Amino acid sequence: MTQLPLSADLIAETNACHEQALEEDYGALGRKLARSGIDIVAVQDRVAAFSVAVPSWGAGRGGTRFAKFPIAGEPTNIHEKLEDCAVINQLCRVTPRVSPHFPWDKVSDFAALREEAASLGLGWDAVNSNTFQDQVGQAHTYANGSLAAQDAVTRQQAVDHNIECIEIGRQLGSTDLTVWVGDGTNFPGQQDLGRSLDRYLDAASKVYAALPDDWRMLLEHKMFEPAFYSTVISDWGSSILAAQELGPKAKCLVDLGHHAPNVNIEQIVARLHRFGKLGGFHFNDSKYGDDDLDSGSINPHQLFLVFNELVEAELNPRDGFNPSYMIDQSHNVTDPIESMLSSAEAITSCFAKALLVDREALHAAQEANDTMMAFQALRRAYNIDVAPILAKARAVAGGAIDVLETYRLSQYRARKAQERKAVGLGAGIV
Ligand code: PSV
Ligand code: MN
Repeated sequence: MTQLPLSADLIAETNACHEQALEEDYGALGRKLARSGIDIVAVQDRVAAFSVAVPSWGAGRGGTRFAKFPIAGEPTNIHEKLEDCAVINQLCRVTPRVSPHFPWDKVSDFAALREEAASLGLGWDAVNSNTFQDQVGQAHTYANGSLAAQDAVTRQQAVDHNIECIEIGRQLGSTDLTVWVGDGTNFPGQQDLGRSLDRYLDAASKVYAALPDDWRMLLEHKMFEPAFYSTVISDWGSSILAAQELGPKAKCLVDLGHHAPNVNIEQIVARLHRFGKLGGFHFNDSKYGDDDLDSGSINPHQLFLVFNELVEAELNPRDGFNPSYMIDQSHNVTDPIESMLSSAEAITSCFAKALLVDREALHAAQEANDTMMAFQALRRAYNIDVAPILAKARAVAGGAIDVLETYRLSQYRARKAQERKAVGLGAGIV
């Protein structure tokens, strides 16, 4: 039986205060869209079917390499993280899956964990392996790399860990393994740039060989950090080459923060789709580097342009279109639940705006080399406030019209501060 953490009465009562205003705004937007031949209900249906996964590690306060400032009531284990993820989904209704990270989320009984999630209305998204950190008692250090390490025994240990993640994922009901390695160098000459990629490909192919038929291996590239001179899978070029070499079940995962500043990420998305290698996203935002800021908080227009490419890709699926969507952020100064509620809204909003683009007008303007009208086709959609569509979709699904207000009224974090033990100080992402 599903047991959601927040009171349904509280959500209904809070919604009641907003219903009339929402009806008015929704009605006005519906009439505006109808003038352009768009049926608001059809858009609402697409929004209602949209979902984005949340990362288990995002439920806790993140940190920088300098410090971490925990908050009272923060989750201390996967069970408490699931409870927080259930709160997010109960309010926003677009985050029904959790992406776990191992060994951070390791338990002794994964069948029971799967049931526990189901009882909170949650399923499981991609499993993430972790070979960028050493664990207590680990036989071989990852200090000099994991899948691309010089030492064969270290590479094998990283392969075994990834295969173990696949096995855990099978028990949870996942079908994707996301592999991000911190492997790389800090000094010119530290490693041979060609041979380190060879070692990565050899080890990754052993992980690939262990994938069940219906699974995908999502390769996540990252330009820098923790290695600051070179990383083995540094960019979408290395990623797609590796995915092509590994085989059809290997796809590329685009974490929005993992590129050089000002890189045209929407074009990368279009390219990966063109070659059947677009596997998924880690949504976040950045200003300077891999800042892991909240989605849409710095550059919502870029997020819209990414979704514009995704809507185009869906209309033109070539040999398939099934990217996995996930949030991957570090919430250093906010309540993580509030950040993920706000981010889920920003992401869904960009999806909805991309649906509103008049594709016929856009394509006609492109054909006619009418630059200004092509741009305006995008700009008109970007300028539409789609909040009433999102709020209506949430309310119909039993979620909150005003997610943050309802969350604050629930006093959830204050209650958890009474129940949960304190998280220690320290530094690092988790
Ligand atoms: C690396 O920066 C990354 O984006 C990868 O997805 C990791 O799994 C995640 O962050 C967690 O630190
Ligand atoms: Mn990521």
